[in-house]
Amino acid sequence: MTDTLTIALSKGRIFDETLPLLAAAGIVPAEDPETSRKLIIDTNHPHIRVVIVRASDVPTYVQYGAADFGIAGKDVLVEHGGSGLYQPLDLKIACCRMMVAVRQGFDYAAVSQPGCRLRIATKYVHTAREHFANKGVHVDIIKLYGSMELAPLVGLSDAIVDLVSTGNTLKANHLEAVEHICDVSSRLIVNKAALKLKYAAIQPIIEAFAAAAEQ
Ligand code: PRT
Ligand code: MG
Repeated sequence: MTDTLTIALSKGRIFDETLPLLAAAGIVPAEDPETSRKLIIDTNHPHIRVVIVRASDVPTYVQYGAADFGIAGKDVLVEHGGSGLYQPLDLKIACCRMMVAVRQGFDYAAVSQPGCRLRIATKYVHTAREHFANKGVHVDIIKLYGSMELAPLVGLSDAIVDLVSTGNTLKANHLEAVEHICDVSSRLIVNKAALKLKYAAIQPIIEAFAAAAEQ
């Protein structure tokens, strides 16, 4: 019997940058989630399908085995915690940097000394908490779900912790990056039980992804 495989992906940059990796494994989705409204997308393989979920939900689908594997940013994996997930590969796609940013001209150095207290708005609560704990800076974290760049402009926070790629979003909002927390790229994540039970189907895909990611 052939195992059915379900792959969890988010639409947008992860889907787009995963297409060449899937192609290297001989997998071609039948539709583009950007134009199709379907959440379950067939592929050229009768036993392989792609499910389209929110980027931050990819680890959850894989953790519970609703998807056998998926692709998620390190930012998302740190917040999720990684429980139930095997993370065999850094695919080096959707690369960006996790940064602290403030209003241009704001004296961040002066207010981020050990013992100081800062208000931080972010979607990345765990990442932010750990970063400032390591610096010995006390933080009040305000959890947001998007448009973090607005928070320092309207006095909601002193600083934000957010992903930066080109830097254009910060610049357009008169913000500047003042601290690099970590580099972020996307990882292949595999359900631990599925890896054992469907090893024959999953292992060749991991190998094809690894070879493609090395290029
Ligand atoms: O958009 P949605 O709320 O559904 O979820 P999401 O933002 O988590 O998903 P998506 O598809 O936008 O991002 C998926 C993954 O791509 C993230 O988890 C990251 O690992 C990775 N990635 C790479 C990025 C960026 N680059 C990036 N630039 N994710 C988000 N951004 C945002 C950033 O938050 C900021 O608002 O883009 C803006 C900054 O971009 P620049 O180019 O102006 O610096
Ligand atoms: Mg987004």
